[in-house]
Amino acid sequence: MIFDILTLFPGMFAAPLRESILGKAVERGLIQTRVHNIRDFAHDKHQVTDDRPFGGGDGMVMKPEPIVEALEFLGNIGPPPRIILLSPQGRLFNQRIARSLTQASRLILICGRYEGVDERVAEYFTDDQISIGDYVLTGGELAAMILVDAVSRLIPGVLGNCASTEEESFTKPLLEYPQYTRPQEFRGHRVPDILLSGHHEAINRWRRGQALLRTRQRRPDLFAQLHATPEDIDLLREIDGRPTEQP
Ligand code: 9D3
Repeated sequence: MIFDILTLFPGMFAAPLRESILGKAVERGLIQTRVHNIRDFAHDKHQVTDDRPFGGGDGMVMKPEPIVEALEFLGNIGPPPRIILLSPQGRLFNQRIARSLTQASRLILICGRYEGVDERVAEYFTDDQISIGDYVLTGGELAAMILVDAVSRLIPGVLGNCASTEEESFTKPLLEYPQYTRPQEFRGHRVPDILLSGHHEAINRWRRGQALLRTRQRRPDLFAQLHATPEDIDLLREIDGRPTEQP
């Protein structure tokens, strides 16, 4: 997978792409990332990339020419890339979208700054607009990194161990059970006895119960999609005594 990233702040991408799993994936050639400075495609001496909005209003808007000329520079060699604008107006990113993006061999990610990019870029020069959530960022760069991270880990070989990609927690809408490691007691807080019991069936049942409980408590939206089985309902009643309303 090739990621071409268009940004006014290329330096923001260095560390995330150098460290840890993504760094390894780059090193091993499983992903290739190329970061391009939109400013390099500005025409004038001062390399201006923004301008005032037609119709008035606060802030500046990114000019279309440098972005579109950067896209043209990237060229049409090889299979057609998917061109994505990171935008607060985009569709909300999730695991299903991450999975679908792995089908492309090349993604071009456009990161906006200021109040956004000229709407003609969004409308006529991109295939997709993606938001990573309902909160306000200072630009599209961190959103692009999140997309690169989420998509890259789904590429075969990027994670050492295949079981963890198959057992994706968001394929089934259930939060994960709590995990513990040594020591058995830490600052007065003990690991739940059941996990030290060696009874694997009882441990699995406890974990299922904990996963259900925290999903119901923390993510009622996921719990509603879950189609809890009668055994799940029993398990929850056993843990907290509270009956679960069934839709
Ligand atoms: C004053 C109007 N602002 C809306 C509250 C406009 C605005 C424009 C551009 C606010 C933030 C940004 C920069 N954000 C992104 O480019 C962005 C983003 C985000 O802010 N949240 C979630 N996902 C994304 S993807 C790109």
